[in-house]
Amino acid sequence: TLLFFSENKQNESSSSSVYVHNPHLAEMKDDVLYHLSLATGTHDLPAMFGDVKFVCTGGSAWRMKKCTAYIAAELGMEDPKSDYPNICAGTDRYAMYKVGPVLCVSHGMGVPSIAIMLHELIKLLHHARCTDVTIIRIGTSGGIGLEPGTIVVTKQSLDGMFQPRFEQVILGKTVVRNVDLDQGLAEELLKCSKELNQFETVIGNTMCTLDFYEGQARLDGAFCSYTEKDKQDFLHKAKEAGVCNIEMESSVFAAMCNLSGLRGAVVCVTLLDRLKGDQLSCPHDVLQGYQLRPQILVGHYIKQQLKAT
Ligand code: R2B
Ligand code: URA
Repeated sequence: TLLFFSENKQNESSSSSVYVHNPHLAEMKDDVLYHLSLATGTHDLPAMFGDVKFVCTGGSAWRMKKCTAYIAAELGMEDPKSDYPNICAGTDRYAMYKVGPVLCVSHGMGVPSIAIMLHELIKLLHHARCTDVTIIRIGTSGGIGLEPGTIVVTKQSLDGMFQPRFEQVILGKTVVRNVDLDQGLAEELLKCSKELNQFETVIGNTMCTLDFYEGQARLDGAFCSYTEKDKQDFLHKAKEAGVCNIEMESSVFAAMCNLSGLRGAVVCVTLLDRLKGDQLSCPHDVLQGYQLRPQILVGHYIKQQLKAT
């Protein structure tokens, strides 16, 4: 059975809160955000996070620390003495850094990993009484027919059958959730990229898979039961469905933005063209350079937004 949940919350007021939809939370004395190593009973979350307006999230902890330093410099908020302490130092599941109104959090690889982080982050922002928060995933992906190094800003996240949906089994039933992302935000990011004029950026659909190898039609995993032609046919079908890139978190990210009222965008650089290969074999420094691009774009966007207010 498929249930379509219309849980999406539209904000009626001018400043929008971060929504949780869970009556049980109000009855809990303390809330332990276990995987972030934070809790309402031990941390003053409004004092620590009340001013957060932007969240950047990406897979690797190291990249999120680099992103924090980059954004601090962009905003003229760098502290030469500070080493940006990891707020989640009590755990090695995720890493979190803050500079001014910008929070940078790592999410690990894949849907389950980012979903756990987002549950706890959304509760954190709710407990901290944050308003008008924008969250941007800055990540990597495999492109389809794009020059490596191109940035894709996601319009819709499609599943492995090219459907715009995120399915989750809850209490033995499949729940389907909406995966549209904020089109206004996507357009603003595209505009920022044009202003920067440092790399190509496109808006398009992103296919989100549960695996890097067979799930993404690679021929180089430990197991493979299809031919090069099967792979090419599949990737061309994806392209016809508007898929510009493939990654592993956008579906649940989009779904949880919709549920919580967070304004969200997915900004991923393509590390290779999947029509031409599977292995990430180009030089390390070239790949590293590509990975900086999403943070350059998002840094520019945040700077502009803060100037405007
Ligand atoms: C992009 O890169 C990772 C796999 O290499 C995965 O987290 C993703 O979405
Ligand atoms: N991340 C992915 O999920 N796929 C790729 O091909 C590259 C990065």
